[in-house]
Amino acid sequence: MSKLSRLTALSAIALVGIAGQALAHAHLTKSVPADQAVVATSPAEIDLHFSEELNVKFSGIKITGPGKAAVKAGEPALMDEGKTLMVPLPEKLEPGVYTLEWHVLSTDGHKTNGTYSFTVKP
Ligand SMILES: [Cu+2]
Repeated sequence: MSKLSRLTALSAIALVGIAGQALAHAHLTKSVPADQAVVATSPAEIDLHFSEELNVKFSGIKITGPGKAAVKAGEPALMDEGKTLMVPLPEKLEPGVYTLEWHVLSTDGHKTNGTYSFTVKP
């Protein structure tokens, strides 16, 4: 294979890879509470809506509250034909800023993750 055709082949593979990721990965499309939201009362649950169906066994969240304290979260469950991850919050959230880290595995076998924060108003 010439140097040029090898380069072309590599570029083609890279392009297919990028296109495949963009199409198939589970992207966070909506969350409740939303990113940067200020809520008046402690949410009873977290809802994360994704673009793809999820595998709940390998999906979850971690919430950190004021003073970097870990927030107790319940067992994640799927809703909305498997595209929404619902996590109950058994304990009331005190006022402050909360950081939510999520990680999901979509049924196509791809992992995605992200972080966002919301505030519980005093
Ligand atoms: Cu994917």
